[in-house]
Amino acid sequence: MPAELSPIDKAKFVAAKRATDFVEDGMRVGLGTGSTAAWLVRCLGELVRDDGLRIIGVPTSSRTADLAREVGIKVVSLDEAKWLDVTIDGADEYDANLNLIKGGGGALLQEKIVATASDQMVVIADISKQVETLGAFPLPVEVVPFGWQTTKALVEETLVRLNGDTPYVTDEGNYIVDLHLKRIGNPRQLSLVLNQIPGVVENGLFIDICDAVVIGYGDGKVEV
Ligand code: ABF
Repeated sequence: MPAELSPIDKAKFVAAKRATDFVEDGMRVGLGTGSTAAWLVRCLGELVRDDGLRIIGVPTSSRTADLAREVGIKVVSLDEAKWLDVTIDGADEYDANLNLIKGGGGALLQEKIVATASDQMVVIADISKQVETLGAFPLPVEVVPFGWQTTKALVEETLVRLNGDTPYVTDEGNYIVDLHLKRIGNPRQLSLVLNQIPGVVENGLFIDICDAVVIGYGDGKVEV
């Protein structure tokens, strides 16, 4: 373990390290985005370099692609890999049903496409991401730039006021607007409603996609 880690970084690191157990030689691996996923990419890079692990990585953002190449992981596109054995990624919230809010890092579209194209999706998270009910974390919604203010108004009419007039621009050149709901009573229904609004590309609710959560604690404990 790297020396001098804060408790939160230690929690992220131990979760990422433990999740490398899900990766076997020859696998095609979806590589998530965010600070916890960055630990995973570094841990996998070490296994490639020191233990001769052979894997093909499909990154979920340009940031992750850069880091994966830097640590010596062979990177291909999802189209080249076609299907993945496992995807390992962080999350902003997870509940007891393993439903998630993701996309606070701005990469939800690629993250959802890659996770859905995987036999198995494993979330790595520190314990602070565990919630009883999803929704305290603002739900990211990705919209196309064309008419985005109108799309935002439509989402607001359907749901609730959105914050922010200068949206985050994704790798695809789309915009992210955040939905402050506090509590999402029916995540499945909300996800369906959101994705039916013209201009909405995808939302950060991951329903029935995650198979396991590896949880890290500040004292270095880890559980699956
Ligand atoms: C990505 O990174 C996201 O879907 C999520 O928004 C974020 C979690 O970031 P971190 O690991 O830095 O808390 O996985």
